[in-house]
Amino acid sequence: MSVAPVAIVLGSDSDWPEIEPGYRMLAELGLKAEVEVISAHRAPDRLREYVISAENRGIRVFIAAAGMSAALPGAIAAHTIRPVIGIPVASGALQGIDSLLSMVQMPPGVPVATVAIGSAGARNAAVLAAQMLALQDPATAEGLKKLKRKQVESVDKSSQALRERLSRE
Ligand code: RP5
Repeated sequence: MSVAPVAIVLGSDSDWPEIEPGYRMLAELGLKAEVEVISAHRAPDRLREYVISAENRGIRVFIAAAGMSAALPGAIAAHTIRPVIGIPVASGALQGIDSLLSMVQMPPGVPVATVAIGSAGARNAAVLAAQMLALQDPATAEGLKKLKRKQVESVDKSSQALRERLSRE
């Protein structure tokens, strides 16, 4: 794939610290992503232009992260037939509950695949995007299998470490 297959769109650059682990996870899975900051409320026309041009350039999955009244993933989904994954960000007084509900409560016909609030959600958004791309991309499927093996190894290691700690008591 020559162009990055994934676009990560942030409502604000202040969202980046929570979203960066997802960007790193995509890289671990061998996937490039372009990153843009475009607020659905503060720059609505810019967002529409970006989504149309990104789809034309070959972006296959959009990941959108925003906090507070988070219209961003829904507004992207309104302009594209590509899948959109929404990450609620824990900003503002309600710490992401508001953005979670904004993203998950989309009207029928315009879905946003909404993941958990914050960095755990960002990592899962990356894995979910990879799973979508892996349907047609064997290299990405291989990256996902490797991740599964790594997770099993990590669980085995923690289990062994806990057993050893307990056996020393
Ligand atoms: C949302 O408002 C952004 O996604 C961010 O989570 C929140 C605050 O934005 P800033 O005021 O930090 O730019 O639109």
